[in-house]
Amino acid sequence: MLDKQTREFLQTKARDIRVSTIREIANLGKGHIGGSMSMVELITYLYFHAMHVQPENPQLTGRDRFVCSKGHAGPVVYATLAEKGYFPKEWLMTLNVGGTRLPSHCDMTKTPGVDFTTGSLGQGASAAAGIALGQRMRKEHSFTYLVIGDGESQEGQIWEMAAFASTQKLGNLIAFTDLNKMQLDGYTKDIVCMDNLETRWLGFGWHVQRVDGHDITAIDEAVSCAKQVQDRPSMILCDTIKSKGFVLGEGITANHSMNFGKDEGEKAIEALVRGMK
Ligand SMILES: Cc1ncc(C[n+]2csc(CCOP(=O)(O)OP(=O)(O)O)c2C)c(N)n1
Ligand SMILES: [Mg+2]
Repeated sequence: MLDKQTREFLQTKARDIRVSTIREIANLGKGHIGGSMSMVELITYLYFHAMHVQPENPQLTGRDRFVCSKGHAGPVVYATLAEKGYFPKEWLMTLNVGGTRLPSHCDMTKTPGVDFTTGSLGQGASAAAGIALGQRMRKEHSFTYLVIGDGESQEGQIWEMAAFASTQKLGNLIAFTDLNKMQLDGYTKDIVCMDNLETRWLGFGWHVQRVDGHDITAIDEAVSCAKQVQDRPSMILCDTIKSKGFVLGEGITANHSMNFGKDEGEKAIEALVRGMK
């Protein structure tokens, strides 16, 4: 159970990461805001509470690993890594410009702290299972944390990984679905319905929980529980809101990748901060 001080610390970090993400995209003028904002609490919790990592030594032996398989959420990954101290925050203003170390989608060859290159949906999930297997073969007591999208869950590769990971009894693989009910251009239910995800993951032999993905305490309880389950991989389904906290994107379907400039970004940040007071 998180104590009050830790919870408030994490909530403040989450707000700071939301602000950086908006500013980073506004500076470029366009970017994947929706699926970045929906996973802010989750990634904040992982990097600022759960994961054993050292920003000054991104390749630390025996570290926990993080794979954002929905690689288009690069902006929130970078805002988090910068907040954690992997690289200077000024780098955020180079998002996806020529020669940058922060391309729109996560790239392990460019960005300190990125554990796997993602962007082609489904592939990061398979890589995460392989990484978790490698950790176990090396007898490390470390975990691999994986985030997939609900639209991404339509990929056949996700379910090949699901079967492999349970066969291998990868108890050190803890996955999250960012269940924001939307994909690139609409509601998931209207495109390829992904209802009953609990039953589906259970059927593939996983330990399954479902939480409010914007409630850091609930995420903490679910992760603590998942860590106790050693004979199966874990899926934590996180109910989230696409574009959560970004006033121009919340509640509309065209919020996957949006165009907005610095003035609109600063107004949205004002609204976000006002709403949290
Ligand atoms: C294999 C593959 N097919 C299509 C795309 C294009 N694409 C990028 S994001 C996206 C929608 C993903 O939806 P979801 O997983 O729900 O992400 P989120 O809502 O969290 O942004 C699509 C179709 C891709 N990157 N990779
Ligand atoms: Mg989605």
